Amino acid sequence: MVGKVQRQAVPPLGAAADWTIDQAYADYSAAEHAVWSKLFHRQLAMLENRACPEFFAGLRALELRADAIPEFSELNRRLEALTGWRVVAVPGLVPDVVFFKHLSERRFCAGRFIRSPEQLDYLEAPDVFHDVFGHVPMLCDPVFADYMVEYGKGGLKADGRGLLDRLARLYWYTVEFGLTQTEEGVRIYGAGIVSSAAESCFSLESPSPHRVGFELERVMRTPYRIDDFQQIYFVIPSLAELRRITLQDFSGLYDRLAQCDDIPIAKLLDGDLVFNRGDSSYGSLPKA
Ligand code: HBI
Ligand code: FE
Repeated sequence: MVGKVQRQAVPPLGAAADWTIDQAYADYSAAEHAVWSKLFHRQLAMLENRACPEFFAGLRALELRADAIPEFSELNRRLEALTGWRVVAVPGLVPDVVFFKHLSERRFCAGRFIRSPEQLDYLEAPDVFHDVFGHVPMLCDPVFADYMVEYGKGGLKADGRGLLDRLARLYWYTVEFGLTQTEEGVRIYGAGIVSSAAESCFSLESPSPHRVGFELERVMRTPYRIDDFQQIYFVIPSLAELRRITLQDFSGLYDRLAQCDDIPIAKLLDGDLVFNRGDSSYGSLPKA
């Protein structure tokens, strides 16, 4: 495909060829640990009866501390024993292919830095709280852990074929902003939601956004927004179903998608399994 210029990104100074850096744990300040602690307590209170059982099981298994940013080497001892995954520190966003390669080899890239106390709710790049508190508990679940590996492999295959935007939507609407059915009702598993106080409430309880059943092709045709709460959330029946649905070769799917237009973000389709027909009553986040 011609058109989009592929920037030849190189790792920043001090990072390894695979973009990883040392966590330099001793360099975190007391103020930085305090930010972790504040966010941790706030989210734990928020997530009761909202996050899925697998998330809580992961949190318990990792024995994440409330009072300090986790040390990756210690975290990895528990995580590796559970699912073979490891957390590696990176300076910030890394190129897609680098990210996919790590995923395909069971390494999750986590930001080393933590947001400032003045900006507890605003993030330009994923920080250690979003990445570790949000993502790593789910990586303790064997089914989800496998899904993430397959996603990484799929990303490597899709690279260079102009398909990454479609695949990124799958990541966005599952790994970051996914909801799942449970025996207790609809619950959160997406890291972008579990690490956000406001969205953990909004995603489940606001009448504004659509909540519809997950359908792979439909998800890949739906754009997303990065600057505000989502206007649509997709609900999977279970993690096992998500893995089953995505464990197919995507070639046929990509061929079909090439013939299809995007679906406007706020539009419901006739075939949608509707959990909530959004009323769009929510305006937008107040500008910072
Ligand atoms: N880099 N550090 C970091 N974290 C991400 O979540 C991330 C990334 N680079 C690319 C990327 N995500 C995308 O490929 C996915 O959102 C699909
Ligand atoms: Fe994330």
